[in-house]
Amino acid sequence: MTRVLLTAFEPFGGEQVNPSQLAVQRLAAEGLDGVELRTAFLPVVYDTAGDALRAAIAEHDPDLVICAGEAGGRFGITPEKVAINRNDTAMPDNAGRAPVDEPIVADGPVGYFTGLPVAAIVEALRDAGIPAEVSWTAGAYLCNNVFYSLMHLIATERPSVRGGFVHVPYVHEQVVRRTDAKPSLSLDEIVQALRIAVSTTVHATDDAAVGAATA
Ligand code: PCA
Repeated sequence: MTRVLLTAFEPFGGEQVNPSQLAVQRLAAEGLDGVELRTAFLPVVYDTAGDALRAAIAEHDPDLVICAGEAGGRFGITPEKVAINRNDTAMPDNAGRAPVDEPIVADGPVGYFTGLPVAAIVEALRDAGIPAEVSWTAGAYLCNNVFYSLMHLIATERPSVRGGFVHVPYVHEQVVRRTDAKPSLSLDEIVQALRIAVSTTVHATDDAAVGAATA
């Protein structure tokens, strides 16, 4: 059975919850059909998040790693296409650090493409009635940092592992008291989206075949 490591982040940016954390906690409790599910929760801290991911991969020895995080303000689920070798933020991380134009891995490649079939995932999400779009930037905050760290680890040490990153929007409870309009999904939808991301990845082998159809 495919062993899947799903990761999520702690809350950040003044939020009380992180929808990725709520969804992965729910999946950890409910399980995922047809796969052996492991989970890990990562700090929103540049200096430790990559090491926490590495430790979780060493502990669980997964075949597939999908890291999830919050992208507040996006309207749907956004599987990420590419990770870049940069930390850059105006908003300090949860340890108070705000690096600018800093490499994640000195002398590492500029970027990595995801190992996930992102177009097929988007198509499957839309078929299930969940808004989704391929994203071409995971930003340069902690989600990109963990995504790049994952892809670099796979490229340099664990070539048999598939991996990638999926951003999720706000969950309803984060926006009900806001007066500025921000899109959100229900927790059930976000949980279902991660189920679909895993099952599509486990069953799809060729993303190119569906890429053009969703462009
Ligand atoms: N989202 C942030 C970091 C943690 C999270 O859940 C991001 O998009 O970088």
